Amino acid sequence: MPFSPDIVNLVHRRETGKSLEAPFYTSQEILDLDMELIFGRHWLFVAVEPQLPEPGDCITVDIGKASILILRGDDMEMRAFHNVCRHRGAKLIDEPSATIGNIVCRYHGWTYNDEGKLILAEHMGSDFDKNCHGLKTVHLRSINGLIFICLAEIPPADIEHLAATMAPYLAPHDVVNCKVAHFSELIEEGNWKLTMENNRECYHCEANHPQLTVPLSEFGFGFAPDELDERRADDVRAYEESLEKAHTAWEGCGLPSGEQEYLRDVTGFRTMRLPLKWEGESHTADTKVASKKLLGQLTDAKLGSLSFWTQPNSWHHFMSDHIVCFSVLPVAPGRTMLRTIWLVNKDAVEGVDYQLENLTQVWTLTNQQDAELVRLAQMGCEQPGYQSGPYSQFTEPHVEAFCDWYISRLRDHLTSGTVNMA
Ligand code: 3BY
Ligand code: FES
Ligand code: FE
Repeated sequence: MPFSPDIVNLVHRRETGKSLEAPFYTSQEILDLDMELIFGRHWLFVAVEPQLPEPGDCITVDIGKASILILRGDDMEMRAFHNVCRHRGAKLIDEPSATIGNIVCRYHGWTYNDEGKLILAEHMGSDFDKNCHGLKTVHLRSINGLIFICLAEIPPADIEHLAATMAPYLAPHDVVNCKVAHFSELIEEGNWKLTMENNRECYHCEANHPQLTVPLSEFGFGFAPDELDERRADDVRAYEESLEKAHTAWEGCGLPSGEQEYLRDVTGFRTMRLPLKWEGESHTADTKVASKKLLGQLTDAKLGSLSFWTQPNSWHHFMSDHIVCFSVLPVAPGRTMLRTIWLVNKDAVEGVDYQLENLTQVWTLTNQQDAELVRLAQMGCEQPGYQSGPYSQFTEPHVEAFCDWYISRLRDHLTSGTVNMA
């Protein structure tokens, strides 16, 4: 797709430390660029293995105009395909999830096996080569049960670094032995980058998330040096000490907890285990675990929250009793799909070991509040009075890291000559 010199100029003149210029949030042309260069060429978090636990289970995910089919085969391997028939292009699976044998196109019955090979195509004649008409594959990588896909022909190789770094952090939470307790789709009335930027800071939390009493204590302490009166300085010191103590204790029982920050890598990510405010156990209204059956082999309810953030489109919180995963997918310049998945131990019984309302309350509310903030931000970006504004280096460093990653990725691709210019 050709992109105009105006767009290239906007990408190249982005000022570090400031929010992006308005067209990045409002223009269809830039969304097209995002779909091609960001969503088309990077690893995207789209699902979790417990969404397709059995052979024949499949789900579909829309990445812009592409519908991707993820199927678990009889050999238990998961594979991803473009959800398009190789005959005359009908969409194959039109539901968000299904359980199937082979993949049968309902139009003329072309049938593909679980490896995407065309195994039946009637009336095509004896010289028709079925081998040349298999489904188009998409790269898929499960990282301890978190499913990432990449639409590029050659996906970024540094997913290996992410996988190796994250494995010891994620393993104790045993995603593959979880079940989906709840799944939600929320359309936010804003550009996908506003959703991501909002996620990368907690500057807004105190005023906007009254129920978010538990998580992410680190964000509460983004004071600038001249704001640190004695009381606040004492609080910060006490917090830092308690953090160090918690990390030592957790690492002692085999739970890696220290920060790993690679937000500017091609497959950028960050992780850290943090204690919860008020000695809390989980992201619930009363700060106690929502599910009595802890995850994997965990025995201690109070493990804080292991957070995992990825570029360009996800964040996750892993507690002792449940996991919440968020996947962001652009729909239009001013519309974004936020998919949220709540996971509990597969042996936990709803109504006995956990109450769904208690499990989902905090993040359902938080998502709604964040959606409202994103809506306001979008409305501002669309006004003539909008101008790029400064990020706080104390509370918004990861917003800058996101924008810097985004702009760097665009610049790399635009200068490597792999994109057509108008
Ligand atoms: O926790 C999150 O995922 C983001 C950052 C803090 C508030 N917000 C909902
Ligand atoms: Fe699928 Fe014809 S379009 S069989
Ligand atoms: Fe928020």
